[in-house]
Amino acid sequence: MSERKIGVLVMSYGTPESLDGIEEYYTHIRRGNPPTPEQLADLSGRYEAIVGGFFPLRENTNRQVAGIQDKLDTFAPGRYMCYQGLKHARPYIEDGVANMAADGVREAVGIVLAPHYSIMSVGGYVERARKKAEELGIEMNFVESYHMHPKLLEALISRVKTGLGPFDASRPVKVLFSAHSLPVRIREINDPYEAQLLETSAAVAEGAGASDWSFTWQSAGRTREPWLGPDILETLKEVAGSGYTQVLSAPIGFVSDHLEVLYDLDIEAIEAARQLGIDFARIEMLNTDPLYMETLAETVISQDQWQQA
Ligand code: FEC
Repeated sequence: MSERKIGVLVMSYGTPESLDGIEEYYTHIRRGNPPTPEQLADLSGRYEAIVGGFFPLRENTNRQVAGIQDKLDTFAPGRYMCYQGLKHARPYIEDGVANMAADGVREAVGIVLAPHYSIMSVGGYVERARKKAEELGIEMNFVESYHMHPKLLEALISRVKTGLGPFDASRPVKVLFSAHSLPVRIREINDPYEAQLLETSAAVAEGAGASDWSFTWQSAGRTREPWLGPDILETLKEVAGSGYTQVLSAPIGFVSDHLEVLYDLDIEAIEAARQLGIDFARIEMLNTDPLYMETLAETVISQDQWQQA
């Protein structure tokens, strides 16, 4: 085995560092177009509503990167060095690649803290990392998705089973799997995102013995173009209309506690459910679940083509 370490670029969405940083962050998400004062106030209000403006995604991403490093050190001591690269906040994806180059890394694997591939999500991360890596002479392989990794499924199945436990067994529970919506135009390019999400949902439902489930979207962007639906707020109305009074939310498209879960589900969807007379609970997020950390470490190692070098 060569002395040189294999770099591991762990990529995640990124979150502002403080309430003052929300405008810069939002401008970056909007590809350099600053939000209007109303849009900024709306987003700031959502961050303020989750634990008084605390930004849990940063801490969770830091812990996840440390967790992957730990597993990699266990599986292959001394071979891998993890770097963080964020899509919309510092250290940006390009900073992560530059940090690898500064440490003399010449070969690296890139992985995103999101299990399902879309050209508009993971594809965007990969494109930016690849461009910077080419510029700096780093050879990189990328993990595109790991949505059916047995350990990921095992972690999610156990969460759904635990989540179903406290419900009243005499009334049916609808399990609602969900993920971040994307513009409807992804359907025109045969994007695998929807099929992969349905595949994960079906496998988790089967493993948990939850036959009464559906998939729904959440957190659609506030733009004029149509986004994939139905949104969870609509789905809750349909579910209530069909007579359900118990819902377990399983946001399998996300892996951390962050705004889209802590606000869109834990505040907005819970309130909508309450008005509809539905008892609403959510599965715990994966965060640093050891099975998730092993999923990531094993998937990284499977993309390490330099193992025999
Ligand atoms: O906790 C936090 O601070 C960050 C939470 C957060 C996560 C996240 C994940 C995904 N997004 C995806 C797609 C889009 C597209 C747009 C878009 C816009 C936003 C805005 C905020 C935001 N996203 Fe996000 N996303 C998170 C937060 N997202 C805030 C801007 C305001 C708003 O619309 O609510 C539209 C961009 C545009 O204007 O063109 C598209 C996808 C994921 C899941 C995969 C991943 O993590 O990368 C897909 C976490």
